[in-house]
Amino acid sequence: MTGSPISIDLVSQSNASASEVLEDEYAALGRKLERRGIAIDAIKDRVKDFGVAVPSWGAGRGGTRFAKFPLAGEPTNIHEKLEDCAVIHQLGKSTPGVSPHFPWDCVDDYAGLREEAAAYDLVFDAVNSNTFQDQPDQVQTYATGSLSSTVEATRQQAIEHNIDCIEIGKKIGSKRLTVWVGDGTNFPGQQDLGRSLDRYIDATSHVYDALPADWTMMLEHKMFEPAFYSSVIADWGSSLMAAQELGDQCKCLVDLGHHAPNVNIEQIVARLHRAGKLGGFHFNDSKYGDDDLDSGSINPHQLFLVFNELIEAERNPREGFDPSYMIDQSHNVTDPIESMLSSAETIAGCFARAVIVDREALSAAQNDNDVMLAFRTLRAAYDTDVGPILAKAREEQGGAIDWLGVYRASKYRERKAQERKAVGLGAGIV
Ligand code: AFD
Ligand code: MN
Ligand code: MN
Repeated sequence: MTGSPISIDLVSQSNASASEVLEDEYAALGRKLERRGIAIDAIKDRVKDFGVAVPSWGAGRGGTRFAKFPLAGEPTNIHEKLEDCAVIHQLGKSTPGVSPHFPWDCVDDYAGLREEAAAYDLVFDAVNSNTFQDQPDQVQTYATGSLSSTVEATRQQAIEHNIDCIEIGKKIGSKRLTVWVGDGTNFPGQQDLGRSLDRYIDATSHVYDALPADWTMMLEHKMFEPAFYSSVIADWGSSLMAAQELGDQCKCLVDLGHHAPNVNIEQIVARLHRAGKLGGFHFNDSKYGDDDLDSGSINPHQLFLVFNELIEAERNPREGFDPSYMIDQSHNVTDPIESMLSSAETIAGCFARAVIVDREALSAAQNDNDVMLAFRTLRAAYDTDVGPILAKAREEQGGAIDWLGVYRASKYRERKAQERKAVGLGAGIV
């Protein structure tokens, strides 16, 4: 095992040939920002401190309900997934955390797994439980619900699984549990809409009681799928209601793809922050539903507007502000390493653009009701090409200026195709 799966020489050779152009572009952007009263190096330092976790499940090819087309050399266990996550972090330098999913990532030796990650310069972020699928050795089925099930033994099994995830999380250094349930109904009348939320909150309170004092539990809402008539935690309202009843250590997680089309997600972010309940994000993009497309690939402006609210929240922390940032994507037609590098760069880029918004000018224009000036102030930041800042931050931390060129030149995936066992066909995860 090595902390650097990609040859360090390859990275430095590539950086050497790209650095002259980068210096020129960075200097030009620096002059432009200076005229706006912004020190480019300070923005670069903010970018260096910015991190977004990658999901262990995103390292493999996803699939649709119809098919999965495997990629030769994709990972089939958590050890191989960690190695791929190490490549992403080595080249991009903005993804130090890995968010694991249980039981998909179960191993016998969690202390060993934590060391394995540390040797790659990685840490474990939020642990994700899974009560939306039945496992081979499982006694109760989740076919008609888990934490909200009408069957007490099923609720109990779901509670115990979530507590097991907390126990695993303690061993691997995590401090957060993300709970997403597929519970819901497909037919009007199938369940009582009020009582199923009562059962969910009651069962989840037993998970909450098992949280260590310095842990946060994050509830992830999702409008529909797998249930197509109603979902128990369908929206931020249900999520907030549950989080407020459960207690201070319970917050809401916003997955960008889990809303109806055209919903104003940045306003949801502002509302949750106001309530002190903004726990974290699953970044991805969507055109129609929970598409799990690469972050910013469809609507980068929305992602920027979300970060604009996050920077406002940071400046006005209210009940505390410490959200965790994660990617949650399904890569069906690309190499997942390339998609996550591209997504992480897009996410960090939206963060950087939000940081350079002239906040004084914006709030002055808002107070004066100068609509056009407020809009143009925001747009000036969005229109700024922050690429040189991101590239310089990567270079200074030992990452790759041209991560795509280096990754492809390394022939990493081709090598893994020789070493790793082939993945079967079959449906992917949704
Ligand atoms: C779901 C949710 C949730 C879950 C994942 C599993 O977004 O984050 O962990 O997909 O596939 O849609
Ligand atoms: Mn998600
Ligand atoms: Mn999803």
